[in-house]
Amino acid sequence: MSQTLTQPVAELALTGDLARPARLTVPDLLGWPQHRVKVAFECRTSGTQHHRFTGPRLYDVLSAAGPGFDPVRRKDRLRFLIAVSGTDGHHALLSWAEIDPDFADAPVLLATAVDDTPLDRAGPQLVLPQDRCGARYISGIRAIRVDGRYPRP
Ligand SMILES: Nc1nc2c(c(=O)[nH]1)N[C@H]1C(S)=C(S)[C@@H](COP(=O)(O)O)O[C@H]1N2
Ligand SMILES: [Mo]
Repeated sequence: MSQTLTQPVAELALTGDLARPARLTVPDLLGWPQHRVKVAFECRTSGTQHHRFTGPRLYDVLSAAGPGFDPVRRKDRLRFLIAVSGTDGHHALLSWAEIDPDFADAPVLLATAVDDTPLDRAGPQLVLPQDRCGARYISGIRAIRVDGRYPRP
């Protein structure tokens, strides 16, 4: 977790049903394999946006934190949700199965840079190349909660 007085670096809290909860900065996220993607998404207010993003897969970062399901029972993962929130309170939910390679395998990234601008100070941004709408591209991520406590109704 790097932080200097001259350049404040945003921190993201990774919490929930995890063996290894963590506080992560963009420099920390550079420790995972980086993927590049060019995306277009539509915004209801500002029209179509085009961006290039770089960052680790959300799946790789969350897997390293040790989500509390039985790894050999694929069915056990189906009750897990992922809640992502930005500094301004904007938030969205993903399901674990949405990003799991055994299920929908969506190539969701936790961007460390947008259009070659590092996100160290702003905080990482969620990138969902499969989304037509831009609303889940949450910027300035401050918290991600992995929650598996959904009992049968
Ligand atoms: N933190 C945060 N992220 C956000 C939003 C927001 O209100 N707060 N709006 C979303 C919406 S609705 C869109 S369309 C895109 C807009 O991305 P842009 O600012 O690059 O056009 O950001 C998304 N990410
Ligand atoms: Mo939007």
